[in-house]
Amino acid sequence: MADDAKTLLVEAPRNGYEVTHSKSPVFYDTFERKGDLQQQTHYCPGCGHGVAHKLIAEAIEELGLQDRTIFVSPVGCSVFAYYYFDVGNVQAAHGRAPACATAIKRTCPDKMVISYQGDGDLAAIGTAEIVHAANRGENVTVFFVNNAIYGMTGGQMAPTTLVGQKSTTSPWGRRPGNEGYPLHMAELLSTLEAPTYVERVALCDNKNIMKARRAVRKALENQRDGTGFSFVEILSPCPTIWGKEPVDARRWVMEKLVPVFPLNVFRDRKPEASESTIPPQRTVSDVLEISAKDEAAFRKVADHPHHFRDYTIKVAGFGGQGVLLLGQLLTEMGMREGLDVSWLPSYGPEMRSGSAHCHVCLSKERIGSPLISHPDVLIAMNEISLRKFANQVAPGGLILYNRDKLPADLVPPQARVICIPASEMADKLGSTKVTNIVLMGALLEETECLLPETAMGVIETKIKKVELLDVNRQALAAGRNFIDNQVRVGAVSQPDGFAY
Ligand SMILES: Cc1ncc(C[n+]2csc(CCOP(=O)(O)OP(=O)(O)O)c2C)c(N)n1
Ligand code: SF4
Repeated sequence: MADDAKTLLVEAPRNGYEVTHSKSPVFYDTFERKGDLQQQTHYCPGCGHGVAHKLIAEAIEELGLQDRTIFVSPVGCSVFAYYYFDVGNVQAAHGRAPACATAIKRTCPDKMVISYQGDGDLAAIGTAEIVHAANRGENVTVFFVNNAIYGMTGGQMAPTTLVGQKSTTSPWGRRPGNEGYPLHMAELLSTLEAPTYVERVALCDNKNIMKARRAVRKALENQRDGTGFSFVEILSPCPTIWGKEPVDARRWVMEKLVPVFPLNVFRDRKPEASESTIPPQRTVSDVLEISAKDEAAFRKVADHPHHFRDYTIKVAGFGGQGVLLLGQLLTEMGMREGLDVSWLPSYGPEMRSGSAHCHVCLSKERIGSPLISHPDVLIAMNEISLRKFANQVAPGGLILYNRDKLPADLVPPQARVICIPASEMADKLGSTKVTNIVLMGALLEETECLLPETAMGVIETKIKKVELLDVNRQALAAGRNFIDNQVRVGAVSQPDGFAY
């Protein structure tokens, strides 16, 4: 039905009319969100968003970029842009579109990334994001629809509201003494070094819409050619909130907005070559400050096939228990064994004795995110952490709990649990501080995720005092022996597979 309608429009002109303009194929055939009116957008009659959408869709089509475009929708009246554009779509939280666009472009540099925002979104809650994206010269295209008001939420004052303009939050008209002056985003961004292209256009008459068309196209061409950050501010009618007929609203753009926001190309320059955002590659020995010879030796020792593609570990406990340090040690071991690694700490202001945890990823591939939702292993160094994180462990995963038994009232988690009194064992060795190393030994012995030899190599580079080194060596061995003697032998294993 929808296809037929489209074909009719394009191929079968009726009543002597020739079709010169039809819906761009960059739009979906039907807009599913609308139950009954699936050929229409949700925008009010005369709204500038609809025109801006058309200009963008047509430019994408003409440049042949549909298959590699990702559109970042904002919050505001254009929040549903993803119902219209038949491209990759992401919807960002209020104000964050340029930050999302940055992340998408950096992870998928061959994609065309469009960030689209209104003035409340971009110039109020999102001021920081747009300024920094522009200042970094991100190779993305930003379309900024300035209608001088918050449209979606019913007409609150925006940073671009004119002096004297009434809004629900400036009922007497904007007064600079109280609400400040309108923000000129195009001018503001063009004071920065990095942007390639900054232009302000207006959707006020056909001539200016054609100018806007060229600006939209140019901003996309810039990104396609890798020249850097492009920003097009589009002065746009909002007949509904302004309380005007569509034609009058267009006239108001020309008569009231343009004098305050002059139309201009504020920046148009092509940098020689856009600098790469890929960080300089450093060798493992350089990062870890170990000699290349040592590194080669570790790699040789570690030249065993890791049994995983990704392995994720969460270490949790009190600050001061060596929670974060254990994570760092595991991460460094992973590096020495030639893996990609990440370490993400999380702790409150009361790091000493407050709760702390960290996420460790070991991977044979680049790591997408250092955040772990469902770790393969949880090392719970206290009861609070066990209760808090036990149910997050991935099915078939493992919990190492720093006590000799689980709390009686704990619902057994869906993971194998090994209770190991690591703190007591460390005490017996002469230092509670090596509790984390006892647990590390148990982890390595039980999971074989990394080699004990690598662990000792890392510990030796960290600890210079001979006595301390010795305690650490004993702690590592104690953790490993516990697994071998107490768990593997089965002395404390429960029939249901849980080891207490
Ligand atoms: C974090 C957050 N704060 C506030 C809101 C409420 N909100 C939704 S749209 C909007 C204003 C949008 O105005 P603008 O960006 O100018 O877009 P327009 O609707 O005019 O196109 C606000 C404040 C929200 N959704 N999220
Ligand atoms: S309220 Fe204004 S900005 Fe929102 S859809 Fe209607 S005319 Fe467009």
